[in-house]
Amino acid sequence: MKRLAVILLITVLAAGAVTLVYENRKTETTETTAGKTDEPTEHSATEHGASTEAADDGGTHRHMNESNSEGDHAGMEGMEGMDMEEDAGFQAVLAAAGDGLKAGQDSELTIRIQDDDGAPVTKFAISHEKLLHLIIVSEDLRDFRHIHPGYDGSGVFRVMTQFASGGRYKWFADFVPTGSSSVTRSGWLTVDGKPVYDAPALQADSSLIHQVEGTQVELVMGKAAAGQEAELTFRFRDAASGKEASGMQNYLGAAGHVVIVSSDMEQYLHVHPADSQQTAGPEAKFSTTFPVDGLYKIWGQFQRDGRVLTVPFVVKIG
Ligand SMILES: [Cu+2]
Repeated sequence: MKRLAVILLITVLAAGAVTLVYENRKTETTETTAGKTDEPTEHSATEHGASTEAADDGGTHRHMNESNSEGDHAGMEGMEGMDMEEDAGFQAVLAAAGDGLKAGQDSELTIRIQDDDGAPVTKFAISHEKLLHLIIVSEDLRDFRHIHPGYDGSGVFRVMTQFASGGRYKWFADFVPTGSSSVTRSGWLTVDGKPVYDAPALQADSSLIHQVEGTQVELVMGKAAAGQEAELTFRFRDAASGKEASGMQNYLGAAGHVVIVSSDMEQYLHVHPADSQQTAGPEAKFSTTFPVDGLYKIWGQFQRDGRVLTVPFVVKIG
């Protein structure tokens, strides 16, 4: 009897030791994955003498192209790959290096930020971990990129990118000159090469539940009319289990980023979580105001287990 008790005790102790080892190994794996991120390394921009005060820019960067002809710069012809927008105080001049932009080829874009005298703006505040956010969307709203040019100093930002198809693209640059509030400038660029001819006309999604890389993302939007505050709630579930998604992480210092462009590309909204203290989790809440009725394409960007998920939705307002 006593002998049996001793054997039993030894067995229990041995089982305990095995469990401990396993737990340690599991934690290690999770940590490694969390470190990896999709973002190209443009952090170098922050070391180039730009001031490092954080800019409080919760809510929405809004850009509406009032003076259409001005903004669109139909006069782009003859200045291949070059475009400029002038407005109160700041200009953004985007240009393509070399002999213009060609589909399927790496292209270098430079963006020069100038004040209204044309002098370079050299001091910027960091906004959502970056000095400049560059959003580029193809005219058919199929191709979307949110990239972060590196800062070279003297008001010049530079980034390499590649366009899959030819055609017209609209760019939006968000930045915060020191001492100023957040500024958005935009313009058009043309890429040489075969455009996508058969792009289906944009139409509102019949379902606002999409799946990206093993994560199901649902957009819950109350009834939104132009000019009224609209709540956008994104819910994340694990596509395999249907359970609330684990591993959601902040992306660029926020629970997520939402970029909204109207179907005529006149309206641009870059929206951050309503509560800037909100951290990533199975749900992320945003609020914004759609300026006019119509169709809008929404790109939600979130991070899960080190991977940036970009989820597009098309909604009809009004
Ligand atoms: Cu950005």
